[in-house]
Amino acid sequence: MEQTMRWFGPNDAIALRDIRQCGVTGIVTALHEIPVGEIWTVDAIKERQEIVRKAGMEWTVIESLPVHEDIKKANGNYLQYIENYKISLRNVAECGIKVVTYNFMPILDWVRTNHAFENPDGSKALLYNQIAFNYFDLYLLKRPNVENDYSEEEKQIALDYGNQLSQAEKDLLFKNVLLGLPGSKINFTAEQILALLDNYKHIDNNKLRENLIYFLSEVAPVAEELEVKLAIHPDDPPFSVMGLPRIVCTEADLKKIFKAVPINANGLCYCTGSLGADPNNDLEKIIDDFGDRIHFLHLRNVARDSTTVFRESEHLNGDNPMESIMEKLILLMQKRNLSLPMRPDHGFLHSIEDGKEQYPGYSLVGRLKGLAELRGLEMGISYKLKGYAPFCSL
Ligand code: CS2
Ligand code: MN
Repeated sequence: MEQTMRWFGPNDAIALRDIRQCGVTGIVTALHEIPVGEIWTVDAIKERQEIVRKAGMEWTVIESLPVHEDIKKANGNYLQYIENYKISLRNVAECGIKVVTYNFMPILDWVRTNHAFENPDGSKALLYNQIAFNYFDLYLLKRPNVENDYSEEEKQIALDYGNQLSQAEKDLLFKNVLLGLPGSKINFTAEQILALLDNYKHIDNNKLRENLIYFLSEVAPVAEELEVKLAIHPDDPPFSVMGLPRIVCTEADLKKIFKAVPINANGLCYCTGSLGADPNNDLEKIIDDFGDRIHFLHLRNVARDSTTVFRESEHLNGDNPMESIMEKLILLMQKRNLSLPMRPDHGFLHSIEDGKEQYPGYSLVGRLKGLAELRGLEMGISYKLKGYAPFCSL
């Protein structure tokens, strides 16, 4: 696997040199400063590429080339934005970058209710609590008609939960849920989010899927011709939030997407953390069924503490069977005769970095720990598969 880490560009408090020293060869980044929908020029890509090269690495994966909201809603200037996307893909290809990650989640990227859940050892993790989320949705955001989305029992449980929170805790919950996009520290306000949600009131899963398929039927052939791989990131969490449609949550969802546009460039960012938050997703089967479409790996783990809570756990310790996933991925790479780029996705916030500037989930030490563990696991399993293990009964 190619060892990669995400870097949020020159504004990232974590320096490329420090990432390089983690044993990373590939950088995953984006031109975050370019407004969503605008064309990425060759000059702008090359300039960033140079910065990465000077630090001794290559920019191997784009994450993300974001999809404009108009494309998701198929309204406004969406046709223009699709054309812009194609031009950006051509420019990316001209610069030699081969993998482009994106997502199709309306409005928000990942959502967590707690960005600093304290592990027993004092390190901090990202956590999603459905009851806390319901409280936010029902009693803090109070979106129109929200009451229709919850049973009386759910409302009462959420209210009881919220009644135990101090005002500061309520404010923090609100802020956590509405954190803007990765690479940004801007929070949505209630007014902004309510206006954005209103735009989706007539868009259900089928309509959103139709819009994704239209987008893919336009851009995937271009990517294929350019030998660029598109890698859709699964929805995180893999279920609806705030009544929004969600269409990249399950194996069945993936099947529909790949079948509708049967081009290899129409591929997947295999994120074990996002997919693994749903206990019904069989992560190994997803590799078996869609192995050829996997172009990028986000390997992290989740612990599903109850039916309503999941938290990000140590990379090798959680509900995702990381050993068997790794073995399957190694066999997949052998079969396809390539090395897939992999990043540890998120990591814990260790005390040594607590209080320092960073994006939630993206401190250096936690990600380094995850990356190093995964690297060791890959080496060990490869060794076993080659049959060199002389003294253990593997
Ligand atoms: C990432 C996603 O930070 C993360 O969790 O895995 O935000 C991912 O970058 C986007 O969804 C891809 O478009
Ligand atoms: Mn991910």
